[in-house]
Amino acid sequence: MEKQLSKLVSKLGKSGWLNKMPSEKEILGKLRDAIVNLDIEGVKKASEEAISSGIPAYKAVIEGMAKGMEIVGQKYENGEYFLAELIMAGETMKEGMTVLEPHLKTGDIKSAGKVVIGTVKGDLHDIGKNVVVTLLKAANFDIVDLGVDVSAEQFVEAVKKNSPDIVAMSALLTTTMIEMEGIIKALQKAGLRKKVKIIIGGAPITPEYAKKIGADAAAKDAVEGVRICTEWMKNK
Ligand code: B1M
Repeated sequence: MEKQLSKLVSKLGKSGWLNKMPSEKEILGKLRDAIVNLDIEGVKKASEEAISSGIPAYKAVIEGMAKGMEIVGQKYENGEYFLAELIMAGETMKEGMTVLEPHLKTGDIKSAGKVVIGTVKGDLHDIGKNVVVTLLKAANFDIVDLGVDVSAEQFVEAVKKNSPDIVAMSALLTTTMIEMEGIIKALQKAGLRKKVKIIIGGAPITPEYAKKIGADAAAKDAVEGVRICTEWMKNK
């Protein structure tokens, strides 16, 4: 059996068939480029290719599509892309997510903990937050997703109502990240701060900023966010 298998692999190698198979790097590049080119069909195809090639769905999201989003952002800054392209890029990424999201799920094992999450007031960016939600669900967390444009009062109410273990906040704008400090202060004022761990994330967020405003951690991407939340629950 082993001999037959190695014969087959050698035959395929000689025929050049194996060399024609795109590598992980190439597929992730296709995903990135499809986002940059606002190519909905291309992103769906590359997402399917990623899954059939055994690339983990989270990698396709973070090292493929999200890299494309970074380039879209740069093009917007350079004046090469405008708001219409930002909107299209968001829609393109959502299409990719419809293919990849089912592969991020693991089934319903015992909950790892409860997280209240939202994008802060004034901020409508939800793609990154939704990736975090999907990965947290895949890691068996119970999620209370407050959506976008969430005020300090709404965070406080949600913590009172749901008694979560963790509060997670997302902000993509330098003008809205400052809302996070107000939310932490509001939780303090309501006597809830010590009952929850607080994690923040989003493009402008740094660990230094988290420390400055009294959050417990900052996550550079969704994978790191889930890793930190899982660690916290282990040590609880
Ligand atoms: Co906007 N936008 N946008 N935008 N947009 C940025 C953020 C920007 C950096 C583009 C640029 O100029 N380079 C810029 C902000 C500049 C700044 O503040 N310094 C910007 C701007 C200016 C604006 C508007 C003001 C434009 C205008 O109207 N003139 C406007 C603001 C609207 C508002 O919110 N009030 C606006 C609007 C929009 C759209 C609606 C068109 C669209 C969003 C669609 C949507 O979300 N439904 C959009 C988009 C698509 C972008 C870019 C291009 C991509 C964002 C994205 O989805 N990235 C963005 C450029 C960029 O980020 N480089 C840009 C992919 C996503 C997977 O990554 O969201 O970073 P990200 O999430 C990551 C991590 O950050 C982390 O994990 C995620 C996954 O790994 N993370 C967490 C995020 N939250 C977390 C929470 C956690 C843990 C990790 O807790 C546990």
